[in-house]
Amino acid sequence: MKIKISNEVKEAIENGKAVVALESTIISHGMPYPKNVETALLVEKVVKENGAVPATIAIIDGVPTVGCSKAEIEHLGKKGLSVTKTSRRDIPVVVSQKADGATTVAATMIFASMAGIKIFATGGIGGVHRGAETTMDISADLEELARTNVNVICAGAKSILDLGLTLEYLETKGVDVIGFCTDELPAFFTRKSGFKVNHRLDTPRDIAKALSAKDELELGGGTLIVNPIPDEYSMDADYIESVIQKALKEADELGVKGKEITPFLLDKIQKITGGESLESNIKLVLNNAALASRIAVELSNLK
Ligand code: PSU
Ligand code: MN
Repeated sequence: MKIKISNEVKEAIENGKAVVALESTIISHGMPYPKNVETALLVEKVVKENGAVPATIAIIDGVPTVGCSKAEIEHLGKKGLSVTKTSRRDIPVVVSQKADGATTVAATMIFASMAGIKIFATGGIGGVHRGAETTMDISADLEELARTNVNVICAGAKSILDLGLTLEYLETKGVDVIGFCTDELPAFFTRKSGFKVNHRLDTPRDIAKALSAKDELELGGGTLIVNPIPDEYSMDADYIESVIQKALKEADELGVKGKEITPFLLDKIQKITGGESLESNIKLVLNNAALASRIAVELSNLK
């Protein structure tokens, strides 16, 4: 089984240059068209401006592709929810049926790792859902962080999740949560959550050094690096909490479950806030892409 790596990404990996992996579920299921495509292309531009090579990852016609073309990104964005949201468990059927798959954080980590990419930027990861004590809804993203050596830069997680339980799960699995210039876990739309990160580091170089130490000791697994949304784009905490409550209530009434719940909640939040949350979402993704690129550059300098 082969994965396809674009020439630009292959050349960068072979020469030890900085590369940043990017996911595709955020394109198909995380934002509406055409903002999703615009954002995906803008994210690639920000990665380049910060000295790294972007590698958007998806499954195209059954081929795991590391370094999607502009046309492929456009295709995934237009197809939207009709593309299969592909996490670890979905990969074999999507590939063997020669289908398209938008890769979640978990599946993107898998292909990034196969390609030899260590740094991955996104908006928010999946985690332990509120009410998981009865639903057992815990994202496969957490398990992937435990087993696959790819380091994920995100803005924390949306409080559609139980952030406290998400941190406990990561602790159990031996996944470090490093705050970039913060002691507190950011909650995606807001800079604060009330929960402490495990370590705080204030420079991309210090983060790169920690990731490099993990590799030298062959500890394996990923690290979660959390980067708060820039102050000027952050949302009012009480307002966003009330919106999330409303979205959760509607999901519960409609009986939305399983892999549909996260996309359902993301869409509801965007609709209720009239697009304000979408703008914040875009800004924080760009902010994460810039930080990830700086870490990737430092990591390539350390080698
Ligand atoms: N959270 C967001 N935006 C997203 C996702 C999560 O704020 O786009 C996507 C990511 O691709 C993530 C996936 O990996 O949802 C998690 O889905 P689940 O909760 O079903 O594991
Ligand atoms: Mn789930």
